[in-house]
This record gives sequence, C-alpha cells and structure tokens, in this order.
Amino acid sequence: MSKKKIVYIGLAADILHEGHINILKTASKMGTVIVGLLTDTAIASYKKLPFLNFNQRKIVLENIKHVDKIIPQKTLDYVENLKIVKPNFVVHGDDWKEGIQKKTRQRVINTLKLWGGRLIEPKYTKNISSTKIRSKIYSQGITPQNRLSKLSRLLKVKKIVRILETHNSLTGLIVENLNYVKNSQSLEFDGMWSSSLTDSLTKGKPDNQSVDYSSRILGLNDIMDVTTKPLIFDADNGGRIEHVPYLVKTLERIGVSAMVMEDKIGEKTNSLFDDQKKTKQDSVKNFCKKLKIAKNSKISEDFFIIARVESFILGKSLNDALNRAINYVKAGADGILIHSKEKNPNQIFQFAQKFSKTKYFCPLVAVPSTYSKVREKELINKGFKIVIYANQMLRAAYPSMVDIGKAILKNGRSFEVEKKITPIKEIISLIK
Ligand code: SPV
Ligand code: MG
Repeated sequence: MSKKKIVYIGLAADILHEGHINILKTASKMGTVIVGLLTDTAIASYKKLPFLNFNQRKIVLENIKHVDKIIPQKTLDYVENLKIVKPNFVVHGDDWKEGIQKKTRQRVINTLKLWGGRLIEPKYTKNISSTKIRSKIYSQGITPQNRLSKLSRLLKVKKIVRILETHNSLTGLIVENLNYVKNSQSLEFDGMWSSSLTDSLTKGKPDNQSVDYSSRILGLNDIMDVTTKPLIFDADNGGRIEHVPYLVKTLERIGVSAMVMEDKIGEKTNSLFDDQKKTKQDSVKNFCKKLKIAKNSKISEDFFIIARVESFILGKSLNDALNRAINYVKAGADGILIHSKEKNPNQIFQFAQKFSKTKYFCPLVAVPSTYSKVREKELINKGFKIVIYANQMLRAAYPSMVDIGKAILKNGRSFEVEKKITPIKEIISLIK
C-alpha cells in the first residue's frame, strides 16, 4: 500500500501495552500514522483522570517508531479532527462495537464515508486492556501526594468537580466505585467530602466540634486506606488560630486535597439550623489572618485553602458576602464556598455573577443541600467549579435502618425485611 495514505488513530496512551503497539504497527503498514492524542479534558469527560498528563503522554508516543505525527483530540468524539485530517483510514480495535463507545464508532464510520475513507478494526488483543491495568494499579492504593494533587488536576479538566459526602470507609468505597452510564457517558463522583455534620452524627453527637479533629482524622485514615479519590475536609472554622498550622500539616500529610474553613466564631451551630443566635461571623481582619496562617503553613501548591463565606447563613447582605470573598482571596484563599440555606439558588447565583466580574474570581463551591433542585448544568453556567453533596449518604442510611428496626419489632422476627436488605451472600463478599 502507498506510504502516502493517511491513517488516523485516536489514543489516550496513558497506559501503553502490546494491544496499542499491534494497532500502531497495523496502521504504519498502511500509510502515514497521525495519532489524535486525547487531551486530559477529553479523557476526564468519559473516564478517570489519566495517570500521565498530555505532554508526558505525547513524549512517550513521539518516541514510538510507528507514529509519524501527533495532534490533540479535544473530545472523545473523532469528527472534528477527522474533518481536518480527512484520513483514508481510521484504525481502532474491534472492542468498541459494544459499550459506551458504540455511538462514537458510528460517527467515525459516517464521517469517513464523506470522502470514501474506511474504518479498519484489528481484532482486540486478548487478556490485556488499559482498564484492567489501571484497576490493578488503583488496587495497590495511591501515595498521599498523588491523591492530594488530583483535585487541582480535576479542576483544570472538568466543567464541575462532583463531590459526595463520605462518613466512613464503606461510603468512601461507594464514591470510589460507583458509576452510572447516561447518554453513552460514564458518570462518577470525583471525590469525597468529610463533613463535620455527618462525622458528628455517626458518633451520636451534635455538629458543634464535640467530635474533635483528632477523632475525625482517625476516621479519615480509615477512608484513605481503601480509596484513591481526592478528599475535601470540612474544617469548621479551623479551630484556634495557633492550632491551624498543625491541622494543615496533618491534612496534607495524609493526602487531603483541600480544607474548607468557615468565617464563624462563637459556639458552633450547624449552618442549616434556622436559629444562628449563638454564632457570630468573624471579623474580616481576623479571618484573613487565619487564612494567611493556613496558606503559609501548607507545603504543596496543590493543597487548597477554601474560605467559606457564611454571610447569607447569618442574614447578611450580598455586598457583605462579596466584600468578604474578595478579602479572603486577597489573604490567600484558593477558592470560595458561598453557603446558603435558601430553597432556591438565586442568592448564590447573584453572588457568583458579581464575584465573577472581579479580578479575584476563583473556583466557586456550592453545597446544594436546601436548594437541591438546582442542576449541575446551571451551577456550571453560573461559574461554579465544585459541587458538594454534603450529607446525602448519611440521610440515606438513617431512615432505612430505622424502618428495618421498626419492622423487626413489629413482626417479632426479621423474615419480613429480607427483601429490603442486602442478601447475606452479597454482604459477606461485599469487600473482596
Ligand atoms: C457539613 O456538611 O458539615 C457542612 C455543610 O458544613 S452544612 O451542614 O450545610 O453546614
Ligand atoms: Mg460542617
């Protein structure tokens, strides 16, 4: 076959194995090989972040003799690049005939037809796949530094980073492994929220710092043992100012990616309570001092200090919230959590609109507990980069456990609840 034919291959090339080499070899026999190397954003749109970033993956590929040229492929979909390159052939393993890439494949076939190009599908190399290698690597765990920096990487490539509350290792495993395929896209949670509220409630105590940091961090260690996703820590108001450096250091050491510090003082009351009389908001000056200390205590650039503005919780104005956010960013906050307990997101949307016009705009965090009708799409449109589902796992478990307990009391046996609970066979092998 003439060397002048153009062959296009879309690749993530994060974990290269002999299957990829087979494809590249086949392609190089057919003509000039152009690899559309998926960008980090493209990869993160349908699976986990790659281990290696775009440039690292590019360097590896550039040094493979079957590759003639590399261009970025910005989406999982090939069409944009195909229309530019107009290749005679696209080569892809035949494994994408089924599953989430089925539609992508069909669009490749339709596009190639426009200029008489063809899709070549070598037989998938048996017993080897990046997905298998990747899950083997993940089952080994992750270093604290690698986990810590994941949030910063996710913020660069995701439209919104989706975080779910985790109050023990089992809920951590749910965040780690759960996925849902919707419109050929595999959806998952990007990371975990360690909530002061649910950490306290699981210990049967109120959310008023009765459960101290040491106890919460012990729980975190258990979660970190069995997961690899990033974690954001709810640090309440950071505690006493002289203790802040030690909290930051401890969190960094165990691989936490961010700590959220709220600008309240006085007796701690959970923000979702109507009555906030016992709580006051810290002065801008004091809270900025705390933020500066936190910022100066961290070692890693990727560890984020997120300042949580409680103005709306305490009935203060939009201007107060804005002024605080601006000052907090000036003091070193890497992100702003604008909290609200309204039934709709208007208040935080107004805030986002004004804040985005200032030069201090930085990643915004939403906690849609009371305004839960809001969709992630709307949050993205208003400039939010992180959404935290802050308590839903515990709220799911509690009523279910109460119902089952009641049913056992009512019936004097457990037979009636069998259908509602996980079968023994499944529960004993839940953790393999
Ligand atoms: C938590 O989850 O503990 C939080 C969020 O801080 S809230 O409960 O809304 O205050
Ligand atoms: Mg809290």
